[in-house]
Amino acid sequence: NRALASRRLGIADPLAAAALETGLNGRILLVEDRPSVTERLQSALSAFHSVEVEPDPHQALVRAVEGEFDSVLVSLDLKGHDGLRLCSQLRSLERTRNISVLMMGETEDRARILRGLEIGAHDFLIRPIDRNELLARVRTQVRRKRFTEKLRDSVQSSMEMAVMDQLTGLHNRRFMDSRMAVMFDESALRARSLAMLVLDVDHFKVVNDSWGHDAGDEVLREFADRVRACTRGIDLVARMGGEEVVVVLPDTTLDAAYAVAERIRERVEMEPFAIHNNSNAIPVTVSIGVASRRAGDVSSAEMMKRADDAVYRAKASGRNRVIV
Ligand code: GH3
Ligand code: MG
Ligand code: MG
Ligand code: MG
Repeated sequence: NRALASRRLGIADPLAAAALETGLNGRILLVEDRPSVTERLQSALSAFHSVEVEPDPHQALVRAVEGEFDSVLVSLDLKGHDGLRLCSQLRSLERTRNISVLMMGETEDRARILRGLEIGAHDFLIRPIDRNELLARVRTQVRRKRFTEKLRDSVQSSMEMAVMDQLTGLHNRRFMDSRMAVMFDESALRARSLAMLVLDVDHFKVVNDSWGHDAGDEVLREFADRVRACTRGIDLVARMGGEEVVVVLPDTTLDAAYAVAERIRERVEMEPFAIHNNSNAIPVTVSIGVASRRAGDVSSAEMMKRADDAVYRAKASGRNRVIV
């Protein structure tokens, strides 16, 4: 098998050929302005990677920003000696920061290669460039780039998971707690209004008991969607647990917040919630308590307490209503 791969790939060492044939093909941008050199590099690389050539370093930067390259091979012998500058530009731009940068230079370029490594290039090749060494180093860089991306994606998604409620896609209580404190202090410092709503689905236990827990989950998701549809991007909407949602409304007076709450209440009541595998839609109502920041409030906890008390009164006085 190895011998076969070796013959097909035209690589003398069967082990090297086998190692190279594991499907790591990258997108390579080759920045080189001497056609003869370009041709040799391109023919070596293109067996495994898709290679684009760009002789002009500025154009190369533009293409790197716009494209999805894994690695940029930069010649240090470009006319005008702009190779090093391109290396540092690639490392400084958001879009190209993770692209691996491989320098190519002559033995006499040692000092500039060192400078390049300091700037953040990942590796280098000394001319004359050995074909197998070229392939091995490029492959390492493609693998590194892919690994970095995977790591970044998983860090990002675990950061999101930490602040989101998985069922509804709303923010979670932890995020709400820290974010509300910031919003509260901001509104106090800037002397802006701040309001909040506490929403609690009415008789939600009955939904679970009559239609099942899965239907209950669906109701919660639809409920979250309707609340979101009634709020702005700058509003904070979080599931505090169970069937309780809190909305924090910056730059919003008590009257305006009441209007938002009433809109939500109507939107929930207006149309029964359609549920999968269930011909009967489920009628749902919500009780909402409204409060706003007062001059004497020391923290968001006081405002929260008033909104909680209000929702309690909404429940006590018959549910499906907004109480300030
Ligand atoms: P009230 O009008 O007084 O608010 O009555 P309620 O039935 O809505 O209030 P209660 O707090 O007694 O019941 C809330 C129910 O919500 C009980 C709990 O099993 C259910 N629940 C909490 N979290 C979830 C969830 O994630 N999914 C589902 N399906 N049910 C949940
Ligand atoms: Mg509740
Ligand atoms: Mg309850
Ligand atoms: Mg409830």
